[in-house]
Amino acid sequence: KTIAIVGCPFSGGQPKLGVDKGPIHLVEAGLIEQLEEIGWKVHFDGHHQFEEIHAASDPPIKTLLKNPRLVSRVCESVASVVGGHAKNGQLPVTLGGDHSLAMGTVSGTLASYPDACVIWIDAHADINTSKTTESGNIHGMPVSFLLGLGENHPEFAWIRPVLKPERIVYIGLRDIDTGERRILRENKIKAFSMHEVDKYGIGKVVEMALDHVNPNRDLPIHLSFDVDALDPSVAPSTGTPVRGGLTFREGHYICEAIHETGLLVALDLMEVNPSLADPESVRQTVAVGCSLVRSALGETLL
Ligand code: DIR
Ligand code: MN
Ligand code: MN
Ligand code: MN
Repeated sequence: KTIAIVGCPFSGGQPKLGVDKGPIHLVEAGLIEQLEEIGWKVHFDGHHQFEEIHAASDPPIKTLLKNPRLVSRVCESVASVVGGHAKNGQLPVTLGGDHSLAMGTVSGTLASYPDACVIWIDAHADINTSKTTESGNIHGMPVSFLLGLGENHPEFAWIRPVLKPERIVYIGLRDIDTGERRILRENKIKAFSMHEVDKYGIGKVVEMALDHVNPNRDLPIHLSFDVDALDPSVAPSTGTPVRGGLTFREGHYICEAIHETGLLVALDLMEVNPSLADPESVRQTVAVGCSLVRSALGETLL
C-alpha cells in the first residue's frame, strides 16, 4: 500500500502565524524518507497550494467566525484531495496546518469509507458551534461541522454531516469550553480526558475508546492527532499548549495501538507551529511529530 502525503500549509483557522510552516518542517526533517525506511511507498507531489482570499472580501460571519470563506474553500479542496487518494487505495497522511483542516480530511475519508470512525487526539474538543465559540477560531469547531451541529452557514454549504456522534471518540482532553461540555453531553459523545488516562492507564483507555467506536474491530479508522494533546514539555511548539498532557510514550502508544488494529485508513498530524518556540523546542516538536506518524504507520520498538 502507498501513503499519500498531503502537506497543508494553512493557518486560517486560528490567528497565530507559523502553523502553516508545520508541514514544510515535517517534510524537511525527513518524514518521507523515514516512512520509506519502514517499508512504505510514499507519494508526495509538493505542498498544497491554496488560493488566497483577502480579509477584505472575507468578513467574519456574525462578526465572529474568522476567515470563514477561506477556511471553507481550503477544507473543501482538502476533502477532494484526501478523498481522491483514499479512492485510489492510498493512505492519506495530512500534515497541518491548523486543525480546521480536519473538516476536509474527515469529509474526504468518509466519502470513501462511509462507515469509518474517527479517533480525535487533542487537548481540546474542537466542537464549538458559531453559537458557542468564544474565540471565533474555526480550528476550535471542525467536529461540530462534521456532525452537522449548529446553524447552517451558506459559506459551508459543501460540508455534509457525514459523522455520527457514536463514531467519534476523544483522548487527551483537558481544556473544554462551557458550551462544548454541553454539546458533548447532549450528543452522548465519548471522551477520555487526561483524568481517565491517569485513572486507567493509556492501554486501557485506547481499548475502551476502540470498544466504543469500533466494537467489532471491523470499521476503518481515521486518526486525527493534534500535537497539543501531548504535554507542552514534549511538544512545545504549538499554538494553544495546555499543561498536563500526554507523555511521549502515551502519545506513541495510541499510534502504535491503532496501527495494530490494521484498520487505519487516514491520518492527520496537526498544529505543529515552528514559529512559536526556540530552535531546540521546534526541533523537538517536529521530531515528535515525525515519530508519531511513524508509529501510526507501523514503526515498532523491537
Ligand atoms: C478553544 C480552543 N476551545 C476555541 N481550541 C483550540 O478557540 O474554540 N483547539 N485551541 O485546538
Ligand atoms: Mn497526488
Ligand atoms: Mn485540535
Ligand atoms: Mn488542540
